[in-house]
Amino acid sequence: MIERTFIILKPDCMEKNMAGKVLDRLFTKGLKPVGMKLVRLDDRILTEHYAHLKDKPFFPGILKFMSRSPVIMAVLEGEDAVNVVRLLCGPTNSTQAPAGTIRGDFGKDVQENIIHASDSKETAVTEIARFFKKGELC
Ligand code: IDP
Ligand code: MG
Repeated sequence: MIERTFIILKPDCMEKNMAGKVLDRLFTKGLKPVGMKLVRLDDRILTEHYAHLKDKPFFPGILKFMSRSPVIMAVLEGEDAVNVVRLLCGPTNSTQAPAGTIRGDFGKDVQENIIHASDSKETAVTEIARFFKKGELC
């Protein structure tokens, strides 16, 4: 089924100038961009986005990491897009992510792992609405 998912190319990805490489993998796989923008995330929206981690000891570190450089956010559309993009990204911890995945090839560790991708269709709907206005989607 054709569906939409949401990604963030994180500060580490932007600082290492790897955004082009990561987008190339996603586009080559057949995902189509329907929205894209460059933004610097602030603590308010990050606290909402990472609410499921707010009690973790590393939560303040995530806020600091995710706001230290501007990021590219995008909505991608394609067949089974949520699962396909999560598979291309690989597991959270870059050191355990297999070679051939975005995190396995470009990530540094469990925090600096290059990319965020929605983890379910429901999350994708919520995240797209959180970060994009309707008029920003083509
Ligand atoms: P996901 O990005 O693979 O969906 P989540 O568990 O939702 O993983 O965590 C969100 C983000 O929080 C991760 O991508 C990573 O940047 C950061 N994170 C997760 N676990 C840890 C940890 O144990 N230490 C530091 N940062 C973490
Ligand atoms: Mg997650």
